[in-house]
Amino acid sequence: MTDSTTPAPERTLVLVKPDGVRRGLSGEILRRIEAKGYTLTAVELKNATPEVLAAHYAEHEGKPFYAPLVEFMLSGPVLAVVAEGQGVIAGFRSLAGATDPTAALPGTIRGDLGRDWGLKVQQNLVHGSDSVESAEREIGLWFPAL
Ligand code: IDP
Repeated sequence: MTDSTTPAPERTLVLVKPDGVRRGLSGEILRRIEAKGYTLTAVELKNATPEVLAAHYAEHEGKPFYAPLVEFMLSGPVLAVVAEGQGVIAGFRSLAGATDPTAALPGTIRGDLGRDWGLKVQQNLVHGSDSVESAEREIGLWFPAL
């Protein structure tokens, strides 16, 4: 139970991107989140829509990789996940590793499981929110009922 003296638990939005779902890595990625000690509070396979992606990636509109990124995110289902736990926003980004899978360190999701496919967009398996504000905004976009 929460009251005015109990801070809401930190939560983040994770997406297993279409490359991760296609390659059968959803279970491995969820396993790593749980093994770190975070709680999965929502997990749903979804088809992204152009509207949700336009809002989700608004900060990247106009960049050269924006259109290929949206096209890639529409290329198959994504697994949308809400994970909860102290420090989960930064913690999941550590688990995910650097944006470029070639540069991502071994031990991270992108470093262990991703590589550079020589495409216009980095197919880097996962998304994780980068701040409390982004997390709450993105959870609202992907899970309007939460
Ligand atoms: P992040 O996912 O590591 O937070 P962002 O900079 O928020 O990285 O970029 C969002 C997504 O856009 C990345 O995960 C990646 O799929 C793609 N992306 C970012 N920068 C580039 C780039 O320079 N070339 C191609 N794709 C990119």
